[in-house]
Amino acid sequence: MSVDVLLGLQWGDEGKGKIVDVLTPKYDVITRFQGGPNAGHTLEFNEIKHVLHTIPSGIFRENKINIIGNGVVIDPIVFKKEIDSLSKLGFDLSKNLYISKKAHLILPTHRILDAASEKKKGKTKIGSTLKGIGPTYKDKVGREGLRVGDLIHNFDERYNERVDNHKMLLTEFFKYDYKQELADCEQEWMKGIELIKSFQIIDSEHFINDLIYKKKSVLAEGAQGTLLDIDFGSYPFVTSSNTICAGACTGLGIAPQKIGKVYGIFKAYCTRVGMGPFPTELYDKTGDKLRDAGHEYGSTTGRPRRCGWLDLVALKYSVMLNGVTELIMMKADVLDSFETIKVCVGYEINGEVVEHFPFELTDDVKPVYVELPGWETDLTKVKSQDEFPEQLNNYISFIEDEMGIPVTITSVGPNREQTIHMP
Ligand code: 2SA
Ligand code: MG
Repeated sequence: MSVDVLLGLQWGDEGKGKIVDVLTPKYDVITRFQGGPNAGHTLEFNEIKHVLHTIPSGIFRENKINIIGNGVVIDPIVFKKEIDSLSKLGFDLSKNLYISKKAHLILPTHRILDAASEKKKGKTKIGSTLKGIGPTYKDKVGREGLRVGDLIHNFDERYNERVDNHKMLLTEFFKYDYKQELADCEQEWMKGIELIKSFQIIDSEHFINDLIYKKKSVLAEGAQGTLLDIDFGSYPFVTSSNTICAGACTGLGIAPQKIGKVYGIFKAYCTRVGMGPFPTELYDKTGDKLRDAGHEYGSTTGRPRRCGWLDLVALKYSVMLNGVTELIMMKADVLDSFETIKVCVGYEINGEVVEHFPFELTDDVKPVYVELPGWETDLTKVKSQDEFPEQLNNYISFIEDEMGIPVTITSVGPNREQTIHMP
């Protein structure tokens, strides 16, 4: 049995939560392998919207095993909030949620360091989600992190040692007054730690491989998007983990040959939050129209998202890096009222047109567009591909031809029924 991976192919917010929700019934095990509470996967359950930040999206279904893998960073405060709100709805997660001993903890001072670092950078800031992601992964790679498994031995000593280091950094390097902020959250953080301890803390790499051996089907749920990958994204305007398919191997402890299907999720257009290059960004009324029609405001931070046309140069790069086997196109309905739709098929850089994703996306990169006719039809009530307007089929075929792989699902609205499977 293999592990199927679901990934965002753009800058995050592709609608992964919705698709995980559609796919979970097919899987026994749902896992998260990277990122932390910088993710916000919105799921609808009993007509109420839920945003999950740390917990895998399988928890709304009975009898699913949910695993937070070693590649994830966990903020005990956010974790506790999530568990508390799920408990209120009657979900008891004590039996079907497992946490890797090797997952790293976001300390209260990591979050403060994130804020201090962004403040110090000023105009050159990353536009991070301020969840402490960067500083936590920095400590992980710097071999100074604190892991869930450390909660069992000499925890207080290890915690104090690391927090003291951070305090010194905040005071001496960042000249940042952290005292009140830390006082406000440290107690809550400790409560979160106690809660984490009440869950099943496991050697997740053994556990997962054992499940695979027992022929259980596993879905690995990516967070953020390929273009935010620490190695391949638009560095330094990226997140601090490997968001690509290979991240599922290191973030779960599974061998590459165990990877099965790779679902690549993209929006029918593009969005980005935070700073960093975005070649097809629209600064005009068309951009505003996309933002309004698509309700493009961040689920984690509420920030308005930058909007633009679909970028096939970037998408092709993402398909290559991840070995995508099936494409899933989200939010096609957002384009319903456009007479024509542009698609970027190349970048013009200093007078030369390139079709590959360059080392750096500078201001010199100008998108080269192909213009396709819009469908000007309400897609939200469409029930099957038979009802697709011809222009939408053409739009999809154009993408499939460019990418060399099929689009197997098109989403035409937020609800489960608005997910059109394409035979
Ligand atoms: P950080 O906080 O260090 O990871 O921020 C670094 C950059 O990464 C961007 N970033 C994101 N951009 C879009 N969506 C994100 N998360 C989604 C959400 C969830 C998802 O809905 O919140 O799609 O998985 C996300 N997380 C980080 C951030 O804006 C910075 O540019
Ligand atoms: Mg989101």
